[in-house]
Amino acid sequence: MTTIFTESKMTELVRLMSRAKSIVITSHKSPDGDSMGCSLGLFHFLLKQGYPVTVCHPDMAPSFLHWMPGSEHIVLLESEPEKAKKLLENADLIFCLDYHHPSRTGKMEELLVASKAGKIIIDHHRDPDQEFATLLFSDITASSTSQLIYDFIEALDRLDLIDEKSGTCIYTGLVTDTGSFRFSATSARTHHIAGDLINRGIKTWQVHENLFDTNSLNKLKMVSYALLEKLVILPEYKTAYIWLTRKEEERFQVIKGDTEGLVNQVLSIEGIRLAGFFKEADQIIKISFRSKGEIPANQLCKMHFEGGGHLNASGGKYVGKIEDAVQKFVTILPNFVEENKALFE
Ligand SMILES: [Mn+2]
Repeated sequence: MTTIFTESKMTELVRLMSRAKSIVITSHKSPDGDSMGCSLGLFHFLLKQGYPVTVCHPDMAPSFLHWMPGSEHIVLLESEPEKAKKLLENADLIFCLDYHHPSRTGKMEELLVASKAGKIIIDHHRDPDQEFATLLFSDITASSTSQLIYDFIEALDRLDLIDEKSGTCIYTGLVTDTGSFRFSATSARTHHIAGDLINRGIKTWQVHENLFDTNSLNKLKMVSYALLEKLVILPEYKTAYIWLTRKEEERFQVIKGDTEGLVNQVLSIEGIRLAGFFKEADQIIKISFRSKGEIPANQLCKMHFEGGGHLNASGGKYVGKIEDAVQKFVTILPNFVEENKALFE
């Protein structure tokens, strides 16, 4: 197996880790299962060996991830700005996990850039920021950054230290970033790691229950409403989408994370190859796309909605009214489908 964790880089990293008096693990804003999984997986692994390590995230994860072991120890820049600032200022080593560029951390960016600490990027997004990283470990074929944390531990020859806590976190990242082992980035390696984690005692059924069987009634009602009243299907383009206003979200008392899986449900419709979701956020319209096969959902965001992401899962934004964001999408769609004609067959 070829690895991004080459001997020379690992020697350098081990040297930096052993000298560090304060190690801080960071990840992108709007945490997801993978950013939480890789952060906390690495956190437990380092803590077990006595490293002085803290996790510091820009903002809070959605509530369906709060059960993750160690989640309560994460310092949030959003709610504890002074504490977070001090941590980043005084850190000797900062792990930058699951993001390719410091701008993905929102308000944390300036603190990261100003920090004199060594910065270790471990990530699976395209075009990582070479200049920002002291050491860069980038593998865009990896299913998740959590998978890369497992690779990192293996490169250190310390898989024996993976326990229920770190293993559960890593497994959570694998499950969430692969859509439960469905997306095309799911490899034999991904399944191998999942199998090895099971051998090490993690309870996979509990992870799935925690992730998927804890819906609030309000959330289910919102999903029902969205599918019944707001779903638009464009059969000629094998595309479907939903858009929700803030008023509609308020009607169902939607909380952070509730609308997360909606776009995947839209994509699950038979014959649909591309799915979109639009919602009103602070000042902007947040947009997500999901696609089947090789349809480049990331290109769609990159070219038209100031975003990017993965081939099958991307995000972007639009400044203006939600109706105009939807209209823009409907206008550019025929061309996008034409350009990727074979992939829509
Ligand atoms: Mn990820």
